[in-house]
Parts: sequence; C-alpha cells; structure tokens
Amino acid sequence: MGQRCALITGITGQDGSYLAEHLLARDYRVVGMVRRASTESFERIAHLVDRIELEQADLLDQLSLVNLLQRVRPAEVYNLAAQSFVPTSFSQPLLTGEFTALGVTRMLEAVRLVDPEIRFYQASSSEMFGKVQETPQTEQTPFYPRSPYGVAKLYGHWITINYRESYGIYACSGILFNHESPRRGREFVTRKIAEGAARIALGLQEDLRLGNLDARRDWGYAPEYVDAMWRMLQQDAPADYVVGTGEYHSCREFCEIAFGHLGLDYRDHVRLDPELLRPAEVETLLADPSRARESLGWSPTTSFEELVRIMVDAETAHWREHKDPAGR
Ligand code: NDP
Ligand code: GDR
Repeated sequence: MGQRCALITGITGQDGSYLAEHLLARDYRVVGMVRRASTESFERIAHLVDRIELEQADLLDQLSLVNLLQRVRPAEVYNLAAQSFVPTSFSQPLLTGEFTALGVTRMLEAVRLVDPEIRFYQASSSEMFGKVQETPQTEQTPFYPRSPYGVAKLYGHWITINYRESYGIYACSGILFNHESPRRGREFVTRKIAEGAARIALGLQEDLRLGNLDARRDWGYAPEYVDAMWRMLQQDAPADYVVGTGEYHSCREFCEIAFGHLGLDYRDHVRLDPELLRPAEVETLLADPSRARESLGWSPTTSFEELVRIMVDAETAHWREHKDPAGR
C-alpha cells in the first residue's frame, strides 16, 4: 500500500502549518492548497517546503477544487481555509460568506464528484455558540452566532453534517475553541498582547490599545489541537466533536500574566480603544470536551499560564533580535 495522502486547505495559516508537521511525522504525503498571490505568504511553512507539495486552487473557484482532487487523489481532506478574523467579517460580510460558508460546499461538492471515499474534516468554531445558551458548551448546545463569521461557520458546520447524512461521506466537524501559539496571526488578541508586552519591556513601544478586556475565552495550545483533527478522521464512524480545555480566562488575565512574566504591570500600559469593541460581542466561551476525551482519547496538556509564557517568550526572542540600535 502506498503512502497515505492528506490535502490541507489553509496550510499557510497557524493550524495548517502545525497539522502539516503532525501528518509528516506520521509518514503522510502532505499536499497543501494555496491561493495565487503576487507575493507568497509561506512564512509559517518555510521550514516544511522541501517535505510537502503545494498546489494552487481557491475556495472561490469550484473547478479548481475538482481539478485539484483529481490530480492529488487524497485519502483525507482537512478544510482549514477561511476568512478567520471576526472583525473583518463585520466589514466584509459577503466575502466572508463566500470563503467561510460557501467554500465548504464547494469543497464537499468536489469530494462528492471526485471520490466520496475521501475523509473530510471541517474547521468549525466555538464562535457558533456566540451568545451562549448554556455553559459549558457541548455538541448538543444550541447555536447563537454573533458575527457574520459565526453565521458563516454555522453554515459550514451544517452543510458538513448534511453531506454526511445525504451522501454517506465520512465528514466530521471539529468545533474548536480558541487555540493559540507563536504562529497565531498578529491581529488576534493573544498574539497582540504577547507582542505588545514584549515590545514594551524592550522599550520599543509605550502602550498597547485593546478592546473588551472582560471577554473570556477557553484558550488552548494550537499544536495539541491539530492532533484532535487527525484523530477525528481515524475513527470507525464520523461524528462532530467539541475541542477545548474546559477552563476559561479573561483578556485581562492574559494581560496580567503576560506583562507580569516580564516584571510589568499591565495597568500601566494597556489602554482601552473603543474602536476595537465589536458591534456584537461574544462575552464568554467554555468547552466541555468530554466526548473528545472519551471517544478520541484526546486531552490538552499545556496550561493557560504555560501558553502565555510560550507566546511572550517567543515575542521577546524575536524582538530582541530585531531591535535596531535606534530602539525602534
Ligand atoms: P488562519 O487565519 O491562520 O489561516 C487561514 C488560512 O486560510 C490561510 O492559510 C489562508 O491563506 C487560507 N485562505 C483564506 N481564504 C482562502 C481562499 N479563498 N482560498 C484558499 N485559501 C484561503 O486560521 P487558523 O489557522 O487560526 O484557523 C484554521 C481554521 O480553523 C479556520 O477555518 C478558522 O476559521 C478555524 N478556527 C480557528 C480557531 C482558532 O482558534 N485558531 C478556532 C476554531 C476554528 P492565505 O495565507 O493565502 O491568507
Ligand atoms: P475570536 O479571537 O474573536 O475569539 O476568534 P480574537 O483573539 O480576535 O478575540 C478574542 C476576544 O478578545 C477581545 N479583544 C480583542 N480582540 C482582538 N482581536 N484585538 C483586540 O485588541 C482585542 N481586545 C479585546 C475580543 O473582543 C474577543 O472577545 C478566534 C478566531 O481564531 C476565529 O477564527 C475562531 O473561530 C475563534 O477564535 C474560536
């Protein structure tokens, strides 16, 4: 039997890069789908480009997806590509719907047409719980999304279930709670705080502007979460799983630990910027990951404090190296 092949959409993103590492370690042939750009954004996978294959296609273009699956013939497809930043979904709601919602159907249609035996993973999100209807949230908790992003993800979630029920495709939806790492996009709050704290400690900036400090999230460590994705596709039957830590913390606590780790008090540096408040906010999210623990044997090991320290240390090392003599 040949090497098992996995196709990852969104391989240039945080999760795509960790998932590629995870699958290479399990001896997969890894193919990453990338969209055409005038400059390549391969920063997160630079260390992997010799060991993976990259193929151009776009979630907005149905035929490119069909052709891609015909060329690559993967056994597993991980659909991680999306417009994933919640504030941008308020300013670009239609484009977010095209990528994050309809893009899922386009990929599922390609699977159905080319090879319905392909196992399919959809990157669903805790943002679908939004204005939470119960705490903690399980696979049975009713949804109430609070942003065009959350609404688009909910469509992607249900269309995945629908293709499973209609066509018997092995399709899973992982309802992942926030997961972070030094590879997180810079605009997300954890990376922004880690980077801001490190730069302030090094004298590179004075203060950090943030929005709602009271929002609480169930934050985990991204490299551990891609293992849950892989496990979902190795079961006897497809299902949906909540993946999180079962602990939540506020943005304020993240600031306290991040700045405290560098001997600083966040209250001296963090400023509220009303522009960063969202038209509708998700105040609190908390996972009950019992099903993932019991059925997948998955559980997270990195604590919240460790996660914050990992991110702050990575930023400190980066900015120490890039600090120029003028202190910029
Ligand atoms: P990122 O924002 O880091 O990565 C998104 C990826 O999608 C990038 O590789 C991007 O490519 C790609 N992409 C966007 N639009 C298209 C398109 N039209 N065609 C092809 N590729 C496209 O996200 P994360 O890695 O953090 O998250 C992965 C997935 O999981 C996303 O779907 C996200 O919504 C979801 N999710 C994330 C959670 C988290 O806490 N991180 C929690 C729950 C769900 P490019 O480099 O070209 O921009
Ligand atoms: P989220 O992540 O919206 O949960 O979506 P983000 O880090 O952007 O926000 C988390 C919370 O922090 C508050 N906040 C700020 N957020 C940002 N980005 N910038 C700020 O300055 C700031 N100040 C306070 C926010 O209001 C919010 O409450 C992420 C994405 O990865 C999604 O793709 C994914 O689906 C969900 O996590 C689960």
